[in-house]
Amino acid sequence: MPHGARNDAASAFREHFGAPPTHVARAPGRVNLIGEHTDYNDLPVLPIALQREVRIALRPRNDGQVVLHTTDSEFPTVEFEIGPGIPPESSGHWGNYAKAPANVLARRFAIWRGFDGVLDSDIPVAAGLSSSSAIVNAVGLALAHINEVPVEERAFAELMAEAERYTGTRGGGMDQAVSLGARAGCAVKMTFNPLRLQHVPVPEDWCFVVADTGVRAEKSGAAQKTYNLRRTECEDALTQIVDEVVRADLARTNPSTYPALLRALGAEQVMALGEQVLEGNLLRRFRHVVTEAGRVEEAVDRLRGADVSGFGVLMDASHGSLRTDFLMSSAELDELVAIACEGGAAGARLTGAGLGGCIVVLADRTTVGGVLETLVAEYFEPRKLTEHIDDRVFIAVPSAGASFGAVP
Ligand code: NG1
Repeated sequence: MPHGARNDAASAFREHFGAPPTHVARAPGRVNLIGEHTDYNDLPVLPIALQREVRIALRPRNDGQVVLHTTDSEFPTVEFEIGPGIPPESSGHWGNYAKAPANVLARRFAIWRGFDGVLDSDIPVAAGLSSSSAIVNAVGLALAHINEVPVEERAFAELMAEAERYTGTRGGGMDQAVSLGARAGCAVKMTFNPLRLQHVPVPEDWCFVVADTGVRAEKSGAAQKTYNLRRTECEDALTQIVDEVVRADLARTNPSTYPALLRALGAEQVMALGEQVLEGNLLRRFRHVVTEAGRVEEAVDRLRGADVSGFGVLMDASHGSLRTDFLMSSAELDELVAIACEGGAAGARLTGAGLGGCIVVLADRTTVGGVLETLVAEYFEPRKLTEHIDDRVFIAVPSAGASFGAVP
């Protein structure tokens, strides 16, 4: 909610409820460095948590109501009763991200206690930076703590991923997990089913720049449909490949997931099989997913080896694949990527689901100034998008995950 009238959550809480808050729940947004549309295929990703976050100043209630105001007039107050069948707001309404964790927690645990709260956020909205999962996590953490539900990190992250599907997006598990489990100074190599987090330090002189096209990537309506369609296409491609593996007796066991398939046959044979069995869109989606998984593994090696140009090459390849095979780029995203590279970046790519939102750019301390200047001069100034420019272009600081605590 960076463009509205922002206030501090704690002082807004006093104004709304006439008393100070007792607790604060906070959860950061994220920028995904590489590994796009792989999480829901159980393939790896490599995001960092951002210094930008959702904060909720709150006070537990003695009943099951949640009353949540925001500091941004664009996002109206939501109020609901905790339970396993909470009626959703209209599609795309921000309140569904607050209801989602209440709904899933009430299905799983005997929670009964709600809270009065004020939510404040400086994560750009509908920009592919997971402002939505940050809300899910912050509300989820608040409800879990005040109801004394056990919060084991990985199980909770999986639960929050399940929770967010309440909003109608068949999303993967990356956003909730990085927002909960990231460490300051590190990227997170994440694998799924079961969820595993490996923390990889980001070299001190690397700078990841986030730049927002200004085109909202709304996770409702058409964009949600396209996202869900991509997931179905990936599933259909996998089913056809697995059928062929079984028919031709290509593996000792029947690999029914992407990781199992890659383990059984290796990436080269998997791709060759794809070319033989699939065609059209399914082949393109399959090729993106399989090659992107390989790029994540390589990117982790480049990160560990502090090989900035090697990492950049992988980012460029990821963008190309998302543009031509996965069809999730846009004219604005392509333009921003080209400008970043012209400005001296080591690499750049769209980040998040795509079809609008942000790109992520890799530079180092010596090149980042030129990259930022070029982005502003060639993308933001000509479009008169210079108001709130610090929300539109900024350096991502690899930050720590969510927390819940008492107000001192
Ligand atoms: P965005 O739309 O950027 O928050 C979505 C999914 C992720 C992942 C990426 C694409 C949700 C909550 N998030 O992220 O799980 O699939 O797209 O890599 O659905």
